[in-house]
Amino acid sequence: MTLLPPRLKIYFAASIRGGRADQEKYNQLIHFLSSNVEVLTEHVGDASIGSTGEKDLQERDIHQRDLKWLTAADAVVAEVTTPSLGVGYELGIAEKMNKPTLCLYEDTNEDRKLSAMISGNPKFRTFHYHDLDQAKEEIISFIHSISL
Ligand code: 6K6
Repeated sequence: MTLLPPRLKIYFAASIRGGRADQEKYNQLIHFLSSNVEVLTEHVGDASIGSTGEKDLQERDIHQRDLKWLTAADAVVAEVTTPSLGVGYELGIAEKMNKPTLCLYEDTNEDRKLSAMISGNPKFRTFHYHDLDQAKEEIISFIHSISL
């Protein structure tokens, strides 16, 4: 019997209360990631979670559970186009835990820019994309870089 190598565990972070305008994009990225790795936070792409978040968990439990998953993760992929306090908080913790981190940001013509605290952080791999296929290619390259 051959043992399969353990699947990489990815913590996918994206806006919930910061706004759900990009939820369908999160869903597609999570779906894509899931065919290659284990995504610990699939609920982030769930269309049934609105900007108020999950209804059947206490806030303290959500915080505790998410920190446990972040600790267990091999790496973090964050979709950072919609600014989110929670994602910024998770990224700060990921940095302190030395988790390899990819931040994906969709360049639009709108007058909004990514925080310099993310784009200026040399510990994060930040990638600007115009369509989801570019984001997916970057994800594959990121996963290869941490699987070496
Ligand atoms: C609690 C009660 C009602 O709604 C909630 C919030 N629900 C959440 N469920 C799961 N993960 C959450 C929740 N709120 C924040 N997070 C984590 O923070 C996720 O992992 C996201 O990456 C990030 C989103 O932060 P906000 O500030 O945009 O909500």
